[in-house]
Amino acid sequence: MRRVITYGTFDLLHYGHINLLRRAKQLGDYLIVALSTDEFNWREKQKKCYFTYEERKQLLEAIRYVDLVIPEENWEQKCTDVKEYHVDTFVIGDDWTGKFDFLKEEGCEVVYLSRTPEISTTQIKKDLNKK
Ligand code: C2G
Repeated sequence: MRRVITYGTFDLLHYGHINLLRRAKQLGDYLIVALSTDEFNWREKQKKCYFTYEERKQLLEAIRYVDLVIPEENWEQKCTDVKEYHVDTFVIGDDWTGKFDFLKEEGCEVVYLSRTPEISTTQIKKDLNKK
């Protein structure tokens, strides 16, 4: 069984996220999503999520492509996650191109997928504020 992992905040879940998750699942048989916790988001990405971790987890677990959701609590956990969950492929959007190539040293394939250009959580918030 080919195991794939991806990481992210996935706040205000939208079709750009779904496009990523669908293609990530196509790379294997089992997709793990490491979901950024509220604390990690604020401390490391200065992101204040609209939905809490538990609410974002519930949304992700309802997606047919997602098999398991685990917490992302720090930048460093990727190497241990790859080992602990026997991951074959790490995948993330190409806004991160090159940032996680070190995972290849763990024997993990690293794939950067194109982002869906016209949508983002930030843009959604801006558009809603205009109304
Ligand atoms: N994404 C996408 N298209 C968009 C928006 C997002 O393909 N229009 C992808 C991102 O590239 C990422 C995933 O959806 O692979 C989740 O996006 P975010 O929630 O913005 O994740 P991010 O804040 O980039 O967190 O350790 C890695 C980080 O946790 C990634």
